[in-house]
Amino acid sequence: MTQANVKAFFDEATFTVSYVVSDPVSGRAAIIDPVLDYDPNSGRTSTTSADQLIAYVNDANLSVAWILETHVHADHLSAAPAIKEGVGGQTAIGAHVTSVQNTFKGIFNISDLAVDGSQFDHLFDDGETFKVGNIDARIIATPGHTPACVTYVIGDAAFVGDTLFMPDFGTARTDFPGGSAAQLYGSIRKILALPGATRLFMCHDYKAPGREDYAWETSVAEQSKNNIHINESVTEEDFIALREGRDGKLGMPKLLLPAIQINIRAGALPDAEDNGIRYLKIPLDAV
Ligand SMILES: N[C@@H](CCC(=O)N[C@@H](CS)C(=O)NCC(=O)O)C(=O)O
Ligand SMILES: [Fe+2]
Repeated sequence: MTQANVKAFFDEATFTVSYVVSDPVSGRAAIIDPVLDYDPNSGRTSTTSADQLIAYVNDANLSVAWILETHVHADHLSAAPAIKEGVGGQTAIGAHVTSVQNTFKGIFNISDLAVDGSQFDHLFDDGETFKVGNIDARIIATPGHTPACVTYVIGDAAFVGDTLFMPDFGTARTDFPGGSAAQLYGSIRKILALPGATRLFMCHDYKAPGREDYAWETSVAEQSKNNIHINESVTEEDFIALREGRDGKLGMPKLLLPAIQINIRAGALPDAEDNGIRYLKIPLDAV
């Protein structure tokens, strides 16, 4: 089986890892979780991070088939529109994005928001298959962190989004709307049922206490053996108790409110008002 080339880009401002995954034979590629730079103090956006992905795609002569989101991110804005404009590709996310849109349409009071996922070019169902060039790819629905979380298995590489973090850090929080520690446990068990040599690529790394460098690649075998939250011997009950205990102590991500209202629209910024300026909304005392 041809192995996909995986090129990682780490955004230190949000601790997010974006990927360009490509078939070395055909040059077809998928971009996963691209980041739009956003400075909350000034309200300025920029495409510095996305431009690095675009430059890599152009230098390597790749053609982009897919722009994939592992979930509706709560900690960074998606750069899917900038990527699509720069190098093309079909945007896609898990089909349960509709439930996330329903929840946040109310909170942000966006009356004209379509809640059918139509802002994305494609919605993936659990088990659906697709191709990146000649490499077979498939979707595993992995809810728990959010209802719409999916894992993209592309050849021998799996992009797990925020289900697992590196073994020494653990797993994702489950306290966002529609999150569930029990569901996350089941989702992680599905990932860990993949062959042991499967390469696993994380969506975030915050370093773990005592670790010097950021890291984002591990394997199924390594996670099963060493993940501090969910190795082979941890029961569902233990996991739920541990996860819910930790979630109670976490602050909200810095970019939660800007990120969600953009990402439920597939990364599209709100239309400009009659003075030519775009505005985000901040709901007070609602989240
Ligand atoms: N300090 C980060 C926190 C981000 C955060 O909450 N990350 C989520 C993923 S979106 C998570 O699951 N964290 C797991 C944990 O801290 O246990 C920020 O402000 O962006
Ligand atoms: Fe997340």
